[in-house]
Amino acid sequence: MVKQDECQMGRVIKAYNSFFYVSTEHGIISCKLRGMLKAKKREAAVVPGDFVRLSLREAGCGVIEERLSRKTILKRPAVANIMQVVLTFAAAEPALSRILLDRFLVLAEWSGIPRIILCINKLDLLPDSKGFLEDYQVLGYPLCYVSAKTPDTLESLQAELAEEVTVFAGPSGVGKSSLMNALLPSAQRATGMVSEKIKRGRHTTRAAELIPYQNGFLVDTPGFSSIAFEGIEPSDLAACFPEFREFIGGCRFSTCTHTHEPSCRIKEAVERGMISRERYDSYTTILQELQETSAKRWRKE
Ligand SMILES: Nc1nc2c(ncn2[C@@H]2O[C@H](COP(=O)(O)OP(=O)(O)OP(=O)(O)O)[C@@H](O)[C@H]2O)c(=O)[nH]1
Ligand SMILES: [Mg+2]
Ligand SMILES: [Zn+2]
Repeated sequence: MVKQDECQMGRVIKAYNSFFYVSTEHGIISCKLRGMLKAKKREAAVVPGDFVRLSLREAGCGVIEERLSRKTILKRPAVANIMQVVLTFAAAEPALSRILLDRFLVLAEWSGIPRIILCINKLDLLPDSKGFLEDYQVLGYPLCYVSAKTPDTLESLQAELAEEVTVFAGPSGVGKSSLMNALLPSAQRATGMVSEKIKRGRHTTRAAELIPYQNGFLVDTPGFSSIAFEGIEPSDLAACFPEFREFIGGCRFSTCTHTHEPSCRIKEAVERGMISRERYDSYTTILQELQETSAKRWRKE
């Protein structure tokens, strides 16, 4: 028996209205926030994924006394301490876009998530797409080809998920919620037709929730039709491309943007075929956007 007012550690799996559902060794406890935590901006205070210290009140209820420091934080939807993300794309409907993939990769790398897995869904629509992204596997990203409609294709993905907290992220309509449904037949998530969604102009999946799966958790997120790179400085960008990293710091100018400067190690690596032209083009496209945003901010300040 757990005594009242005894302290417990746990992990927030869901926030709903002003309640937080915390997974502890004694099961799920529904908690309110201690007043001083409430005073902070809600997102800054406690979000799903956070580790917290709580005191127990009557059966099954408690108060969150303290949030422990975070290892990582994702915004939109807010979720903390994520160590693994499955970047999901579709082989078709919507068609696979490598530039969009690079944009998601930049966000995931910049967020500091240690393990980024690429997953191509809807293989049933385009079986020939196997092999499409092998060059990304060479960069070090594990790669799975699956179909939410054919459960025996899910094995390679399942093997990556045990014991981990994994976020499913990617564009709208690629089948993130469908994949979670296929993995977790007992916890059905809302899915929708691509065309319906566009008509309604909103997404099917909203707040983040950690759903228990094989001693770990899965987190569904809403797909974005466009990506905002808030907070990324132009000078942070090169390090978000893992194949650039060994060359960074070797350029003649320490402030090299790897675009127009002479004696640039990264441009040399592109010339020598050590960095793909396509990935370098993604870099320059995103860099330009970041430079425009930072120039705007500069003018405002
Ligand atoms: N043919 C085929 N269709 C799929 C597959 N997976 C999902 N779909 C369909 O694709 C549509 C979108 O699926 P969702 O699971 O809602 O996509 P989502 O990525 O969760 O979308 P958002 O929540 O808007 O980000 C639905 O009509 C699904 O039935 C698949 O493996 N094969
Ligand atoms: Mg969804
Ligand atoms: Zn350079």
